[in-house]
Amino acid sequence: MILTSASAAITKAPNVKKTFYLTTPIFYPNAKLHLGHVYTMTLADALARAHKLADENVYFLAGSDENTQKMVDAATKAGSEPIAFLDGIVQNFMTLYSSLNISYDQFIRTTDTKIHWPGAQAMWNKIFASGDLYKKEYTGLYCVGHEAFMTEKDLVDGKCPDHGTIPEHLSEENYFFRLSKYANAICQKIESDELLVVPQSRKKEILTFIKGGLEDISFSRPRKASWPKGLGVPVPGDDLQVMYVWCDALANYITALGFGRDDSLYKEFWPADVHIIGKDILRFHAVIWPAMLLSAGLPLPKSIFVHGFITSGGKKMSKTLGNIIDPEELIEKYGADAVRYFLLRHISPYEDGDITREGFHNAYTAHLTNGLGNLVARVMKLAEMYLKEGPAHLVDRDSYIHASNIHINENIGKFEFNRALDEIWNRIQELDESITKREPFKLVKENPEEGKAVISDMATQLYGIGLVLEPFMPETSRKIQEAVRANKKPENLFPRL
Ligand code: ME8
Repeated sequence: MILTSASAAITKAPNVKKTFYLTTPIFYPNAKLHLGHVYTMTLADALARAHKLADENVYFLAGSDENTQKMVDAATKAGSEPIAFLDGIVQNFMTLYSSLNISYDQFIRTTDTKIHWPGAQAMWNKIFASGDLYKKEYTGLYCVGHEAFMTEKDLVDGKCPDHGTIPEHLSEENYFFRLSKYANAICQKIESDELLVVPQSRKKEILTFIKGGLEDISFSRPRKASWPKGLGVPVPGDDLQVMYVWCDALANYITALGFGRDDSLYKEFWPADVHIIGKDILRFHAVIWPAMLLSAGLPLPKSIFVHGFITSGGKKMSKTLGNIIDPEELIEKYGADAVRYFLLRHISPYEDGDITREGFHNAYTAHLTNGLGNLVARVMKLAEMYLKEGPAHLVDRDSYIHASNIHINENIGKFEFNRALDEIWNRIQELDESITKREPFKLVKENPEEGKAVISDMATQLYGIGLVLEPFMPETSRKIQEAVRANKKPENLFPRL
C-alpha cells in the first residue's frame, strides 16, 4: 500500500483490491511533445507503477485535447486536413509514450464522437439542469495560443506574455457557467483537504485566488463555419454553439470512464485519486472542474498534484533561444530509463527544475554508468564466478515491496519521487561500499564458504534494489531481477558515452 499525506496506512481488505485512478492533462496535439510533457507523463507512470506494485487496481488515463483553433491553424500551416493532422500527431504521442514505457490504460481523444462526446453532453445537461448555464453577449480579448479570453491585466505591452501575440477582440453570444456561485464551497473543500492540493504552496496560491472572487465563465462558443465536421462538441439542443474548453476538455476525466454512455468503469473508478497537472493549469483543475462537478452533483476528485515547470539552462525552452531538448533524442542516446531517472530524481516535483545537456550527461555518468551500472557488473561478476546457482533465498517480492520499503512508499505517496530515489541510491552506495570494505573477491579464496555467503547476500541485496526500482526504471529493474535469478552478469546496463 502506498501511504499518502492525506491518508494513514490502510490495511487491505482480503480479496478486495483498492482502486487507484490517476489522470494526466490531455495535451494539445498542435505540435510534437517536449520534455515538459514527458516530465508529467513520467511522474504519472512512476505513480501508476508504484500503486500496481502495491497490488492496487490501477487505471491510468492519458489523452489529447483536440477541438481547438490552434490545432486547426497548425494543420493549415502543415497543409493537412485537421483530422488527418491529428491522427499523425496522436500517433507521435503514442510512439513517444511507448518508447518511454508509459503504462497508460487508455488514451482519450476529444474528437472521439463515440467515447467522448456523449459524456461531455451528459455533463452539460446535468449542469444545465441545475440552472447554472445562461446565455450572454460576451466581448473580450481572445488569445488563440491559450484558447482563452484574457483581460487587460493579463497582457504585457498589449501582448500575451506567453505567446507574444496581440489578442483578437471578439464579441459573441455564449453560454455562461455560474462559477461565482461555487467559490465558498470550493474553498471549504480545499481548506479541509477533502480536495487535497499538493504541494501546500499551490494550495495557498489557489485559495488566495478564489478568495479574490470568481467570475462566471464562458462555457460555449458559436460554431465556426471554417471548422470541419467532427471538431467541437455540439451543445445539446443548440446546433449553433459548440462547447468551449471546460465542458469539453475537463470532462475527459469522466467521459473516458464511460460517463453518460456505459458507466461501469465510472462506477468503479470515479472519483479520481489524483489529477496530475503542471502549475499552468491549476485554476482549471482546482476551481472550474470542482465547480462543474458540484453543479452536476458528482463527487470531486480526491487530490490534485501540481508539479513545477522545467526550464533549460534557467530559461523557458524556446526555438529562438535554441535550448529545446528533444526527448526522443535523449531516449535514443541514453535510453528510456536514463531519461526517467533524471526527471524523477534530479527535478524537484514541487518546484521548477532545470535541465541542460551537460547536467544530464554528468548525472548519467556519475549515477548510472559509475553508480548503478558498475555495481550490477561488480556483484554479478562475483556471483557468476563463485556461486553455482543464484542466491538461495530471494526476497519475496510482496513482502519486500510492502514491508521493507516504507520510506520509499511514503515518499511516493507524497509525490516526492526524488526522495524515494535518493533512498534507493543510498542503498546502491552502501552496497558498493560494502564490496570495497569486505573484499569478497579475496575472502572467497581464503575462506570459500564465508566468501560465497557474502556474495550471495550481496546478490540478494542487488535483487531488492532491482525490485524497488520498478516504478522508476522498469527496464533496468527487470534486467537486474533477471540477472540475479539467472546468476549471470548482464550486458553493460549504462554504457559509458
Ligand atoms: O494545457 N515543464 O495542454 P498543453 C513541465 N490541453 N511541464 C510542462 C511544461 C514544462 N515546461 N510545459 C508543459 C493544456 N508541461 C490543456 C490541458 S487538461 C483537461 C487540458 C505539461 O499541451 C504540464 O503538465 O499546453 C502542463 O500542465 C501541460 O503540459 C500543458 O499541456
